[in-house]
Amino acid sequence: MIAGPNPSLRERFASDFHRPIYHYLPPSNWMNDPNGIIQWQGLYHLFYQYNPFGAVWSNMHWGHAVSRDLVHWEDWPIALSPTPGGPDEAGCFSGCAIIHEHPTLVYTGARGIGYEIQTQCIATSHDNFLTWEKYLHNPVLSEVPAVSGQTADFRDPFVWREADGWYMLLASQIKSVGGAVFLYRSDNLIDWEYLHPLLVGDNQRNGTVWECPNFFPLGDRWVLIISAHMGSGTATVFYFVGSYTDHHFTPEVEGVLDYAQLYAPLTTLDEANRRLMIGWIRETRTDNEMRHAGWSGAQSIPRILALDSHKRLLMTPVPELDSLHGATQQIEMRDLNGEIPLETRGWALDMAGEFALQPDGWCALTVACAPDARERTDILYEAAHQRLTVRTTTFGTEAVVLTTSRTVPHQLNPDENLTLRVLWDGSVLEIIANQRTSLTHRLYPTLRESSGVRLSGSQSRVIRLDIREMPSIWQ
Ligand code: DQQ
Repeated sequence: MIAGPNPSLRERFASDFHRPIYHYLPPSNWMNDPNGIIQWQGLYHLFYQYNPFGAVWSNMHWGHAVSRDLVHWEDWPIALSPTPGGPDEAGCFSGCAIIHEHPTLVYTGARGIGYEIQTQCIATSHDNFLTWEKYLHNPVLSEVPAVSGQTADFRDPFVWREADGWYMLLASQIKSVGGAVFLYRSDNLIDWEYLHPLLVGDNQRNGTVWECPNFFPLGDRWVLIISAHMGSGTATVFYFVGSYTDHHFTPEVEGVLDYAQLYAPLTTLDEANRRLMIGWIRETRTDNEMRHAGWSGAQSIPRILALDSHKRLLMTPVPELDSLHGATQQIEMRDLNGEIPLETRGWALDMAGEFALQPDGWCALTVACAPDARERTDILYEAAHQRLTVRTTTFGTEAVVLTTSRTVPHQLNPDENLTLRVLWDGSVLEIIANQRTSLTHRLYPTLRESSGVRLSGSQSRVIRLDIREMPSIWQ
């Protein structure tokens, strides 16, 4: 067994104000996708793509953390490491966890110089998730369906149980057409029968290659979530809501699950029957900056998924997070005409607000604001354009001012107020508008004093805004 990451390493980062304190991340080094999330006998298990040797993507292992409350986490030993000469010798890529006689991980083993040989493997635990034994005859599935027209993208198994057996989705592509997910069936997790593509996308609209699928019932519908390569190196998470009959999926609604830095989300049904989702919050730093920092990547706060009456996906951070709330500043029923400085300061806040806007109104919450406001991040809603913007202004070298900005559509119904949930934690900013528009952002201000919070607007009114201080989950 490889020892878990050394928890005392966390202390080394105490003065790094970019490092989140209430989001999960390992003590040091690189983390990407969440893997194998499952609740078992009360305990939540979160595995994750992990490089134990550095703060950039390489050497994919499965890290492992556990929690009783989805808020506080304990680091457990590494669950999976590449086996030299084995089907996962170049990396243990993403996958899921299920219970089949014993706790079982289903994951992609990668081989080849460009990780171009991707086969599906399993591992089981006989000591309640602590150590993992790889199946002697891995891989259990290696042949890419011919319809794919390629063999290098075939990964990220997502497995679920139906009345007549186990079903699995694998993410891939159909060359020159678009991303695809292939459906399989098995009685024993070892022999898999290929059925058909569950859904094929469109190169132009929703990505060339799909990764990290999820497929599950929600309300009276089924939801497919995929993470997509968008050609130019960007990546977006999409969802499809529809019906599932005779193992065929007919999407009725398609949406964007997150517009920016949240990627490769994974869901699970917990013991309280909640469909929970955690996503990897990617960095926007360069490899050198990450190496210098010594860490990279965070997991989102777990969100509960639901559907609204238009079959749009709703996302709500788990209420367990409220147990962390510290001192609160509350603002109620105030017209916005210009700027209101707020007493609370960063770097870790949970903000929840409701705003009423006139047709030409706007309102903005500003975080990480320097005393002179030259370095800041604005979250802006403009009613006339029905759009949400996040914009960071920061100092580059030689006092050059840099701006990164992203604007996304956010349509309000005529009788609907704007609600904003903003989880600010160091360089992480999770923004969710009306539970359905998710815009996850990263910010790396240069000054520790850039910790102010402001509220501004015009032709708009704060119905209520709660700003709560958040402590570290590691104390
Ligand atoms: N990350 C994993 C792959 C997956 C990708 C490798 C998505 O299994 O497709 O680290 O971020």
